[in-house]
Amino acid sequence: MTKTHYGICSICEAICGLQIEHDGKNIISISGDKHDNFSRGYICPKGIALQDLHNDPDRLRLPVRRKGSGWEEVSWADAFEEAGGRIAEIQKKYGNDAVAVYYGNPIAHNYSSILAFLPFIKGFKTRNVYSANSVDSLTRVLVSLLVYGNQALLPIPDIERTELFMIIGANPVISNGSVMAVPDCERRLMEIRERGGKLIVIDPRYTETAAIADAHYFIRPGTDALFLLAMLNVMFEEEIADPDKLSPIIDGLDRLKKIVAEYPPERVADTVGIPSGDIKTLARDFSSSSKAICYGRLGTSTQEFGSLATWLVDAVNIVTGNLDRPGGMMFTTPAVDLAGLAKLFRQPGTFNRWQSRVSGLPEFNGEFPVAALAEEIETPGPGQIKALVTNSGNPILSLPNGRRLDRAFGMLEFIVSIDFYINETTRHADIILPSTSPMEIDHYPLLEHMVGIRNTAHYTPASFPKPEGSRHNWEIQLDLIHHIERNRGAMSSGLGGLKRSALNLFSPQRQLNLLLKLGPHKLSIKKLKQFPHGVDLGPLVPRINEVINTPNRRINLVPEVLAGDLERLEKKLDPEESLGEGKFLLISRRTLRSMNSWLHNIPRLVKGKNRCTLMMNSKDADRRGFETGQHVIVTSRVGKIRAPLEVTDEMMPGVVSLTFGWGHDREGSMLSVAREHAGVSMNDITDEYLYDKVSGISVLDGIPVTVSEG
Ligand SMILES: Nc1nc2c(c(=O)[nH]1)N[C@H]1C(S)=C(S)[C@@H](COP(=O)(O)OP(=O)(O)OC[C@H]3O[C@@H](n4cnc5c(=O)[nH]c(N)nc54)[C@H](O)[C@@H]3O)O[C@H]1N2
Ligand SMILES: Nc1nc2c(c(=O)[nH]1)N[C@H]1C(S)=C(S)[C@@H](COP(=O)(O)OP(=O)(O)OC[C@H]3O[C@@H](n4cnc5c(=O)[nH]c(N)nc54)[C@H](O)[C@@H]3O)O[C@H]1N2
Ligand code: SF4
Ligand SMILES: [Mo]
Repeated sequence: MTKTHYGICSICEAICGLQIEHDGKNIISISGDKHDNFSRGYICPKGIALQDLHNDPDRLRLPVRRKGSGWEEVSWADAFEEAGGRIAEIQKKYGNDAVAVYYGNPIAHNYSSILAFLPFIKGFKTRNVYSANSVDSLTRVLVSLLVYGNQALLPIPDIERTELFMIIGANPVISNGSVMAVPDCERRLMEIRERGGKLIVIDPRYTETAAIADAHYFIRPGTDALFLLAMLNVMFEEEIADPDKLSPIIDGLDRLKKIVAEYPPERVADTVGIPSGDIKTLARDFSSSSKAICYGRLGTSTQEFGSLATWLVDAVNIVTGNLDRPGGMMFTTPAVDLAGLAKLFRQPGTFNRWQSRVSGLPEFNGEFPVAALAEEIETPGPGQIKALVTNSGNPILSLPNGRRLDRAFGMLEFIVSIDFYINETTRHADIILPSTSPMEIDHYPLLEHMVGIRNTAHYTPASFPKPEGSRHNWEIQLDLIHHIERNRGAMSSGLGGLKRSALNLFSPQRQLNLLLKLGPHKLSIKKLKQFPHGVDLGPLVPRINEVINTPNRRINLVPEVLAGDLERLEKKLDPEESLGEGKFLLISRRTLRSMNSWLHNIPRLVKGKNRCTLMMNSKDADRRGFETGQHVIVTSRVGKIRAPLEVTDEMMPGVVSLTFGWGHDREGSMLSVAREHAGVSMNDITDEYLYDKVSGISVLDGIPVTVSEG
């Protein structure tokens, strides 16, 4: 008999409601839940493919241990005992920092892993913690910490009420939003135009989002900070800046005015690639709108001036009074208010308390930027990394200079990976601990609700019971720490030392229930279960005075560490510093049927035309006699790759683009479908030593390369 279960897709931030038809054992089909009031029936191909992920024969169900050149299945008890024992032993021999931890993106979409995260990460007692944050949102959370006094206070576009949405360095039609949970995104963007509003896209590529916009401007990669300074210059020069009700709580307005006076549009236009007249028009349009949003994501974060650009995006919203205003950038009031808790417990985030051993990169929240990972493994001396734990991440394909990491991982004495695939990263592991599938665990989009374009709350029980003998990700996290602690012989310190059974008392589900009850909407799991399609808690409401967390409870418009980086930006304006003849700037590209590196083992997501191509403008291609379909060699400081060329006027001249997360032909990975559609890994040529100097976030957009026939 066919049964229906309503679920939530946990692949990306859009939290689409799912209608899952099944017979109690097997999934018959997955479609968008039409009754979900947030996602309104929208679903993308990745959500539909959750069925194939669930059924994928390559997905591990039991732990495996390396045996010769292959793998053997082992019991959980043996796997944990060996992993815990080896880690404890390595730490005893070399010190606690000899063990590094890297965790990846799927953690962010898994509430129970998040709630069991602190005891997990603290349990290793190491400073060598790394995550995908430093190839993604590090600049965003850093700017929030510096300007609003809390890394978790994230300005979210109120796109349902805005009149002007300026997107700079994001492609939400494909990504479905980032630091902006917005299902059915394309439709919602079109609705802005349907009600007479404007959508403007600023991007070195004419993206899928640009294609539905009123206007698109090419911008030279890495120059957004200059463009935004010039916008601000016009706003102050023409006295059209008006912070409105924010005026009484802004510190640094005059200082910003002085800074931007140095950047008239005429000075930056050539470097930026946008004519000064257009910059002026954009600044005037933005200022004259009573509900406008300036929103940036990866394109303004993972670049050479990621901290400056992210800061200046916020500055544009602040000086025009669009922060905390309906139709502008707003703060959410989620049912579990992690930002509020961070404030209450005085844990707003930390920055630069210590630096990495080799290159001196700053800590953020107890983590180092991934740019430091390879050198910390390779460089001898006290504190050298000797063992690694990966949790829901694929650094070999997702971090800059994956080839160097490949070699560095080969030097490690022990690796344990929490993952359900033997992929490019976990093939290096000694032990792999696989978690249940997304269909076998309950969902509450804890972080996604924090960044929702409306306040909503949605809880769904697991679609299927946990199979006999399997473990949830959060259970693996806690069990691993428990075994390390046991092997350390220390039953005294920290949560990890508690008996594993005691931790069940604080199970993530119980914690969630408590947090919901204590939260601003006084919900509970029981209440939420009555709403299988989610609860709408209304549009975002102004609340800056309540949530701001700087010591003087004012907006710190010009943080010192950011103002100090402007000098570095000056060199961008120096003609001597321009790219050499024949060089291109390489940027990254996302496609709808990929999720970073990890859904390429699903036939329906990889079939059809090869997406792993190098896009180049036709003028650049003609000059070199290149044509679509031929192969080219793309060379950077760190290496070269060979990729098929796609000639398209989507690209800004002088800029080329590659998809990332491919390159599935590495020896030893066991992804039978992905191997047939291997592609090449963009991160074989991204450069680990290109990073934003303030935050240490990696540059994934704007890498100097040459392109030759091959
Ligand atoms: N060149 C370039 N590189 C980039 C980017 C770019 O734009 N350009 N983007 C960056 C960004 S934004 C991000 S977030 C990172 C992502 O970097 P990562 O998070 O390191 O990489 P993913 O490809 O997301 O890999 C996710 C891994 O988690 C596993 N997994 C999936 N679900 C689960 C689960 O429930 N439990 C466990 N244990 N494992 C699971 C998958 O099998 C896979 O191995 O990549 C970054 N890399
Ligand atoms: N289908 C799909 N959806 C995803 C993902 C996926 O892999 N596939 N990944 C998810 C993850 S982990 C994340 S973090 C989000 C990211 O979400 P987004 O940030 O919306 O996605 P990107 O496609 O990386 O958008 C970055 C845009 O910046 C542009 N760009 C590059 N360099 C510059 C620059 O210097 N200046 C400006 N102004 N623009 C620049 C690029 O051309 C690109 O259009 O997407 C999420 N959603
Ligand atoms: S947009 Fe994101 S959340 Fe929605 S179905 Fe696709 S992958 Fe899942
Ligand atoms: Mo990401």
